[in-house]
Amino acid sequence: MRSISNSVIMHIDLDAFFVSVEQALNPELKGKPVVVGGKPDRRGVVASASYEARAFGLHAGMPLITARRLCPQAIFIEGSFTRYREASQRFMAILADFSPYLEPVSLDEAYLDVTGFESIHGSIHQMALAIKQRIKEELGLSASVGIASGKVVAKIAAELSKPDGLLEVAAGEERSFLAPLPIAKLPGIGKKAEGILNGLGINTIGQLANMPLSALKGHFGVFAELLHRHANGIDDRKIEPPAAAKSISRETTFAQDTRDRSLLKATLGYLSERVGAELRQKGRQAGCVTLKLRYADFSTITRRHTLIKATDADQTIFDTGLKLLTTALSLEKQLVRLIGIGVSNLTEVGRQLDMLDSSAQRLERLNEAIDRIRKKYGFTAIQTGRTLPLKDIFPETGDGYTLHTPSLSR
Ligand code: DCP
Ligand code: CA
Repeated sequence: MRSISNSVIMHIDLDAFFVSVEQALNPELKGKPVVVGGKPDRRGVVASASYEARAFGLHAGMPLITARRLCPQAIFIEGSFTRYREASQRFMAILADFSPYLEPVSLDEAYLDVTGFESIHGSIHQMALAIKQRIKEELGLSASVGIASGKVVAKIAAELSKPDGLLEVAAGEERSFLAPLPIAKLPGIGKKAEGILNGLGINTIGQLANMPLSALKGHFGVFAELLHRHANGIDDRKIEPPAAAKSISRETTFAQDTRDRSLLKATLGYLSERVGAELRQKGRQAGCVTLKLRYADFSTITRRHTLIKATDADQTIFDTGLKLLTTALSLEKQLVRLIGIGVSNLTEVGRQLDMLDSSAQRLERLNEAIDRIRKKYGFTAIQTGRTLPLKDIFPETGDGYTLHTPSLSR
């Protein structure tokens, strides 16, 4: 059976992702059995194992204690999610340079629709090589790529090609490519489904493909049809770019609960600027501002205000947040543990300036200038009056103040 689709789909998956990020940062770890997941004297499991460690039977999900028993010479490291998130963003940005039809699946895995892109790169194969090369040069990571007419075959091809692989399944070859593989390779077949199918004498994807659909329905219900199609190498699921964010927010927990007005105000100012910067970077305006407060007893409130006119100006976000804060503090006498500010009802910026309102224009120009300078010199290069009180309290990096929540290091 030939796939009816003429699409060309690429699946790209980074090899031993967490471990490889650590190896790129610390070349001494290269070529060695390395495990990210923590020290083996702690309870916990392997998150990622280098291919050298996998040779000893180590794999993700294995208890660290077992991993150490199987491979005592392995180097165990804690890892840092911030580093993986950053590597992931840079990985996705590289992919987006090649095709706008990008669907991130997880931190280190994505689909690209590359239908019709052959002419740009000579061939899709050349395009895949160029993607792999950029990932290696810019991130020091190796990626495996599968190319096929649909997602399911592309994903399995990438997995079979690991590590540092590239495997292309020609249109029309999907079914014969899948046929000899064990059913567990088919995404969606977990341990339970595998057990049921093995019980029926079905061990390979080819055997599954040959099963009458009616027989499958008895066991898998509504899921049967999709399973049957996938086993036959037919998959016309589209690439789905991620939905645009519906809201943007920043929050932080104070080192000590506080009612200090100037600290609350300055923190709110700083958070408002970070929210505003992201809004403008995304080319959006917000119609609603929400303040979040958590009090000493952990009770949490949110208060929202709908704006008359959508905005992306720090000052408007801050002013609105400050009014909400003032009202909230007048009604509640507890100390504040956490403060956050968010915006929602986001719309694309139409760049429609209100010609009558020169103060709105001035604010807009000011924010643009601030963003440009910060992009060049770091977030704290410009201190606006409203955040200055933070200067003595928090350590400063080029990229902003180090407050207490990871979301603020962005
Ligand atoms: N991960 C995790 N816990 C798991 C599985 C994965 O924390 N049980 C994290 C660590 C991995 C990352 O997700 O590095 C990506 O998962 P993959 O399944 O893609 O595994 P790797 O990238 O580590 O290896 P591979 O080369 O097989 O893709
Ligand atoms: Ca991976």
